[in-house]
Amino acid sequence: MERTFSIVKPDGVKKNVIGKVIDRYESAGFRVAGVKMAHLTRTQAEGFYAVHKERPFFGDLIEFMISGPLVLLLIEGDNAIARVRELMGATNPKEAAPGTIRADFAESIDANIVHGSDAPETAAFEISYFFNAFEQF
Ligand code: FUP
Repeated sequence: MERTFSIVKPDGVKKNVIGKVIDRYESAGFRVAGVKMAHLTRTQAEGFYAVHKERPFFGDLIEFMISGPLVLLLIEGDNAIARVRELMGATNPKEAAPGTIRADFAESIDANIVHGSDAPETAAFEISYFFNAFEQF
């Protein structure tokens, strides 16, 4: 069993596809081990995306992530980190494989519906950044 962290980003909440995204994970055999809605502060978003702070898109990324509420997800299952990223599809929805979450729901590389941890170290950091011990089931 492995745990990963995912977000239904503000564009996903605005498009009413929270349930559809969670269904992709549950239908693939994963279990929701934690879920909550939040509207991130700038400081929270900047801390979460600290690895990207030198990138040219950082400012726009932060504005987007604080533009509305989002849904924080703790997802558990076999090989969850890699398989959730397969279900999400490529960062740029135009390059995402047919049938993936981003191919089906996302508009653009900056508004791309979902986040998913990319490695065990980032998953551990991201889970603990948003879920305390009493919020993990
Ligand atoms: P991913 O792991 O697929 O979410 O992608 P990255 O960690 O590389 O990027 C994090 C977020 O930065 C993306 F979800 C959207 C944003 N981004 C851009 O806006 N432009 C880019 O060129 C790359 C990423």
